[in-house]
Amino acid sequence: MKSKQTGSFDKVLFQESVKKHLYATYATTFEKADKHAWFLAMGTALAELTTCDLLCTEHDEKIRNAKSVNYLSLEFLIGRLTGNNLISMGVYQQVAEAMEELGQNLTDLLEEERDPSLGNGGLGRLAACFMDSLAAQEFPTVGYGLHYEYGLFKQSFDHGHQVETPDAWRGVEGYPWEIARPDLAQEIGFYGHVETYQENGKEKRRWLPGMTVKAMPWDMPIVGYESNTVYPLRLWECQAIAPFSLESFNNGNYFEAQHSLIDAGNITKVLYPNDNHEKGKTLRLMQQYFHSAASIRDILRRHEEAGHTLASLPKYETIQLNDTHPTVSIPELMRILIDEKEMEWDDAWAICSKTFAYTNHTLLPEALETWDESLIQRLLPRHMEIIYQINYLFLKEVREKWPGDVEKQRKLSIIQEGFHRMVRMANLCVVGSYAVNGVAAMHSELVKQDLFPEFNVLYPGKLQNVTNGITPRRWLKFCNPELSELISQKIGSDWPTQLDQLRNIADYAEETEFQKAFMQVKQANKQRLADWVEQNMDIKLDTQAIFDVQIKRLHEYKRQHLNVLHILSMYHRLLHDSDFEMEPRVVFFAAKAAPGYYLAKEIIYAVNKIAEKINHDPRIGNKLKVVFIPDYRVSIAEIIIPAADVSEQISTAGKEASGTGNMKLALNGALTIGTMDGANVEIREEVGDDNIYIFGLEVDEVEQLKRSGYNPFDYYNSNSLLKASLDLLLGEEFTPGEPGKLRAIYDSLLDGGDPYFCLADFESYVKAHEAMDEQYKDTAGWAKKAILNTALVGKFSSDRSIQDYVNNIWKLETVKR
Ligand code: 26Q
Repeated sequence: MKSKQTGSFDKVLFQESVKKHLYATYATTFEKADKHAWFLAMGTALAELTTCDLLCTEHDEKIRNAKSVNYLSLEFLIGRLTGNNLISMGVYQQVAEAMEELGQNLTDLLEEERDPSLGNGGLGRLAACFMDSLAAQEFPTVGYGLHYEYGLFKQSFDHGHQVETPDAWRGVEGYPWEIARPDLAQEIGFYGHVETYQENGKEKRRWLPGMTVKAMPWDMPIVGYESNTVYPLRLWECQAIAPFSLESFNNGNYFEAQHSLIDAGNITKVLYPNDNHEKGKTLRLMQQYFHSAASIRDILRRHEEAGHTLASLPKYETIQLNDTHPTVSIPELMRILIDEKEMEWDDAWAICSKTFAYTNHTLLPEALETWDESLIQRLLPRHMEIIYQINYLFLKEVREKWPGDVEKQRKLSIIQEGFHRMVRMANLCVVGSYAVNGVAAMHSELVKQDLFPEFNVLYPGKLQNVTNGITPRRWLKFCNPELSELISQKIGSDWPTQLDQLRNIADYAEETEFQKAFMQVKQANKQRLADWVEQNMDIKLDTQAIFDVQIKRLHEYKRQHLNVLHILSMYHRLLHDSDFEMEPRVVFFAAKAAPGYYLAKEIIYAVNKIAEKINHDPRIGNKLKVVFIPDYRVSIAEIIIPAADVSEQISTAGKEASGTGNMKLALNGALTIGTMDGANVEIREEVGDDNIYIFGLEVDEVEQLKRSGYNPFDYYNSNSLLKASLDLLLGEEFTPGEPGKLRAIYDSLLDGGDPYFCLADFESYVKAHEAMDEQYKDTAGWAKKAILNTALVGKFSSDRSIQDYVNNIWKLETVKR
């Protein structure tokens, strides 16, 4: 039963395997098994095939002797694996037939899989797309993450308010695509103290942890598209070491001992649900160190087992830090090299500073990680000493570059001085890495100019750009099979690995036949989404309407509330302006708010209340509907994205580092309405001004307005449509009997000073929407623009992002198996 080559898939053997797992693994019978049991048995049978390839890859001499990238991330938002893996393995059709013969429908079975939601949003999803591209292009890699027991919370609504419930993604039976690797388990220490001792006449330091836990790895297979290569995503689970405290156990303090067992399990119990916001919680720092320590040890183990010397580490391994979350890896590697491998500081630093590279994903000050020096001191006392020493040597460099400039030292120091001294993780990353990158051209420029200008002078060339990307396998081939088929009919089927080839469908953009076929696919995808909404939310939608979507985490800088103002303006005009005309429109939102983010939750509540009223208001008929799809996750994105006509990318200029949803939507033929922010700038470059709707202030205009004193009341008082729209939030229009329930948004936008310039951008936003509305009436013109969006965004394949990392940062070679 060979896994990849389509021709050698053995159907009978596969069916036998499924049946065996039904009985032997899931303890049910052919007759009694429900859909879920069938899914589990099928998944396990498939996973067995990839496990073989995973182990072969692991032991392949060519790979062991090649350079690998280790992608360290606290988040991998992989989404469901079964459907995607079937495509990568090239056996989708065969397995569908095999299951059909067993009386099972593959599409239904795929719906049984829970999403592993092991990430918050963009950063975690990017890590998943990168793993897919690394495997597809056969670059040796290991992804290192955490095996959270609960992923990102499940979201539901109670009278319009967000309610969070735990996400037990593995179910009671376990997840079929993961295998435990007890042979690779590690012990990880915390707390304790550092002691000095003598060895061979030399004074040495060593850390004696006060608490030790076990790191158990679970491997998930990352299957290379149509290749035999399977690389691991290795997720660490924290377990207590039993007997955890021999003494209290023997004393008969059984319950106390159990208690520490519970505590140890807590480290990877749950994913922190904050996106673009850090809170200095001890348990979060424990997660970070647990992740770093286990991963660094595993990397060194692989390196040494391959027979390489420590000095050659940078030749064989590079370690990419996905934001600052795994920064403590840097002092951890230093500690191991110096304290355990007995290296001199300079030799250890020579290795370390050529091994790490760091990706920055944000400029938002509230998202830049800093940790209490006292917390690190307590939890990781030896690491704190090493950080001091790194900083001491670094500040010496700063003094040499800018003699006598105390301000520069203060600004660049890894330690932020003050009453509470803090460790600045981004500074530690820049100092300890050989390359630093931003995630879109504009963002990387801002990293150089605003965030780290002095570092850019001190280390010329270290700060770089790698524009983000998305995997075309999941985000076109798998989620939009009909469009994929249409494209392949026209230009052949190499585009999933050569996305630039999509450019060839631009030739057909003005052909009536092709336009019709393209829009028919869009229509079918809109119908699929409308059916989902009707079944799950009991709202009936007009699929001829413009499907206008904003799907992303809820955050003020992303400005879902600007979208709300636009909805209110349409509602107001439909009711009060008899000359006003618009195409029917459905505005979709999907977004989770961090549980502690008050205004974000108020925005969700407002959308839900506004939807309730508008969707049932007979005065506007079917012209306008608002749908907030609950529990946004990868599997629902796969339904929404192919169905979108309009993609809302409306963040305040300078705030969204890149965005990747913008790429997915454009690839599936949605037209972007967006600001000059993040990767929107590059999408515009690719698709051309005619095929995108750009509005709003640009970065320097935002800065200028800030400097000259921004007053949102100026806009409120001078724009009557804006005033009327905002005022709708004050009364009881949407909250009958409870006036003022939506005023948190109103207050934040006026008395609160509108920190993200919604009111300043309102007028041009509404104009851009009017232009889109006008364009939608011209069916052929719209189709042409939609086709050109699909045709011209090949740049945003994550394969290209990975090639950029490989060529400019990692310097790896592919290894074909
Ligand atoms: C940090 C400390 C403590 C707890 C949580 C966090 C934390 C967690 C997640 C901080 C930030 C994040 C996530 C950030 C993120 O998703 N950033 C997005 O990254 C995308 C991929 O590069 C970009 O496209 C988005 O623009 C950026 O917002």
